[in-house]
Amino acid sequence: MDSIALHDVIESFFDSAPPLKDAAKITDNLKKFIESISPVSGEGKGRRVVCVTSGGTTVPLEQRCVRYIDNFSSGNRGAASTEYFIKAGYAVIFLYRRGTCQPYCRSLPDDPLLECFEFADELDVQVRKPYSEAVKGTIRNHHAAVSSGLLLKLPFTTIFEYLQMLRIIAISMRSLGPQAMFYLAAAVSDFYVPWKSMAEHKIQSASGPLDMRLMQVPKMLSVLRTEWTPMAFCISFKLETDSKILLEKASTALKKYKMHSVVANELLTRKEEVTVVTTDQNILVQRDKTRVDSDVEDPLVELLVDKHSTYIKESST
Ligand code: PAZ
Repeated sequence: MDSIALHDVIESFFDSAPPLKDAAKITDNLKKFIESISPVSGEGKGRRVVCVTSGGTTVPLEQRCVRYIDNFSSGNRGAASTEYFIKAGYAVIFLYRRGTCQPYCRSLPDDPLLECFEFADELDVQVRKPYSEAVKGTIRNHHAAVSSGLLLKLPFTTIFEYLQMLRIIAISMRSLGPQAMFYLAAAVSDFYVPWKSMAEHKIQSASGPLDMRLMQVPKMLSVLRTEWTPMAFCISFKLETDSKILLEKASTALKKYKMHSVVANELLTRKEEVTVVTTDQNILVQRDKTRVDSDVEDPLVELLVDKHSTYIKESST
């Protein structure tokens, strides 16, 4: 598809998508967040900003949605990476799927309210002993990140919400030039049902087998690179279950979408290792296996922060 045709397909995707609720409020929050850390305000001059996307998008099958197709992602990659980016001095726009893993909460049980707390007496609730350090740490770190203006969390559910929000974020980050980074770890649907051809009400099982045509979601990575935020440093992710095709697919994505790096990972080993694919080399990044609580995101973010520094230096010469 040539670039004019792609442009038209993208515009028609946005024109036919259900309008994003709270678009004005999201834009305003982003403006305030970026102004508070960008050179315009003079404060925190030169701070880098990364948009971390996390979790999977859904594809609704009905407008009054009862059923949907989901994309696998727990959100652990995005949540862990957010913590390491903040530690490295970045401000983070965390675009995440509602209900998935959150930064600083990874050591808490799945249902923290029910499992971490107990009644101290009839009126008061207290943290249960085994969780007290984890809960204090979570509250302390999360509070520090949000109150120092380094973390803005924006939730999505559907593919329509995700892509509309990504576009708003990218356009808002344009003024940051090379200080901006995209770390696109979300698992984004490849196929969708266009809003206008979608059933309004719950699809009835009595009508027999379901025959439904899914359209291809237009690939937005190249417009993100060339139009929305042309100066940003862009990292995308490639997940495969077949190791034989993983690096080839990542390298194709690198060239096709003009990414600065593509992080290649396999479903079963994604928490142990990833390969950072760039134009001149493939770098294997592994979790520190001598520590039980180590994360692969720790060395991964360190490597990408380094590459971002080189990119900023090169952009200013
Ligand atoms: O969210 P998670 O930690 O369970 O998994 C992370 C991941 C595998 C979704 C991510 O690393 C990734 O590869 N995202 C892109 C998926 C894709 O190829 O569309």
